[in-house]
Amino acid sequence: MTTSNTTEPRPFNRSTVDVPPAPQPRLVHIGLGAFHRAHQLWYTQHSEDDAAHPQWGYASFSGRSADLANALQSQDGLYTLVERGPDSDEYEVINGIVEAHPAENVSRLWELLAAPSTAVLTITVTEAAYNLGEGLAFDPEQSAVAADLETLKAAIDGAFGLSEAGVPATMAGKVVVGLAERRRQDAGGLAVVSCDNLSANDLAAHNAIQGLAAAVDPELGAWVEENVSFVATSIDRITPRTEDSVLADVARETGYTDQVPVVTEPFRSWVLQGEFPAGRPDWEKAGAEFVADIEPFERRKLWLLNGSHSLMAYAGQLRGHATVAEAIGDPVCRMWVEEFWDEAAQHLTTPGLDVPDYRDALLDRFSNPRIAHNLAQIAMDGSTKLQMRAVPVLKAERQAGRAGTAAARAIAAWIAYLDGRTEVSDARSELVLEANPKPVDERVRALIAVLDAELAQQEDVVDQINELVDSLK
Ligand code: CS2
Repeated sequence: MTTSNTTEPRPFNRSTVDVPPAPQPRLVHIGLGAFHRAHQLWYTQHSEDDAAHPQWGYASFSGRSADLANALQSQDGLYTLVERGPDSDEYEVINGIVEAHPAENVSRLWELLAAPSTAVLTITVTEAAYNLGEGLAFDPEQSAVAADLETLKAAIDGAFGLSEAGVPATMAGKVVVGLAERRRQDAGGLAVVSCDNLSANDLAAHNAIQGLAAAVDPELGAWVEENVSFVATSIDRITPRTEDSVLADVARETGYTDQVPVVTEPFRSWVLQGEFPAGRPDWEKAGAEFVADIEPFERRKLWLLNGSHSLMAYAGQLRGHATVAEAIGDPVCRMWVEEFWDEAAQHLTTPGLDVPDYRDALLDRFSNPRIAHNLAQIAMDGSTKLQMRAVPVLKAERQAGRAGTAAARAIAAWIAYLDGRTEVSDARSELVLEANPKPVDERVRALIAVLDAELAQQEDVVDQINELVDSLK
């Protein structure tokens, strides 16, 4: 008698799954996480001319935790992407990660950045990890930057090598070492593509990396300026943290035990502007758009999608909701979102932006009941996110002689949400916590100042936000 074993999931790696051969690592990524795997890897896989012989592989490095890199390594880089629509799921094995490394493996990062075969470095390290000052300026005073500067100068002065001087801790610090090595090996230019949700993310990456390189060694700074291109992008795909239940979904549907699948929405978009001196995948084949002026696209996404996300993250949680789908299903939150969109839309007038269609699509995306996008996840790093998502809309409205109440409400919701908190998930938590416990009237002003010094000086703005904070409690 034979028994069938078909319900037992099989191990998941290159010897058990039918996938094309692993491509060469010609792309490097810093910030290996769910978004990278749902977005850049999907675009790269779908841009190959010959799917059976892929040309563009990724060597991806964790930003912090080593767990994901180790799990991926044990699966030969393979993972399942689950596209979760409102009614059903699609499962796809992604083949493009050919090396997954924990952040500590800097020597491999430097080797790859110096290799002539490496054409592109993409980055997702979160908005705050660029460690820039006002106006996205390079800021050697920031403690993480100052520490890396010291490490790099000590190494470059030749007094002792990098290992004795310690390893730089910031993304920019690590990249600068790799670029110095690339220059030493005369390996030519490459493109740096920030895929973080920052306005002018090309400038942010440039100022963080080239600024540090120039501060360490002016000649290296000049080489970076000359050889490295910084590409601006607007990236979009809602990718919540993977819930444990997804592992069981994948095992049931595919028959494999993937330890690290990713769930994402069906929608995706990638707009880019800039040069690629060492080549790149044909991402447009997968639907990426290359444009001459990215700014209007960037604003549309940061204000309409991310701005309303942040508004819901704070106002929605105050109203007892846990996910985006719950918040947008609440008529009050929905009204605040629509009011915020009305204000933002006044400043999104470039032809071709199709704001009404974009808004309709957002309502569908936010309402997807099968995507559990936690508001608490979006609420993180509010002090940096609101600077790009709500402050510019409020300022533009005031400039036009209007109150900007809906944008001010997003800021007020953050302040109301922080009330009484002694811990906060924010890369600038020290600043936020210092401003937070002050007496009520000073607290509101102090927190506005964390976002924008100029707004905090305007009495009518402070009064307006104060009233909104009261009304949200
Ligand atoms: C979200 C974004 O967590 C957040 O701050 O607003 O991650 C958002 O889901 C993506 O930008 C969508 O493309």
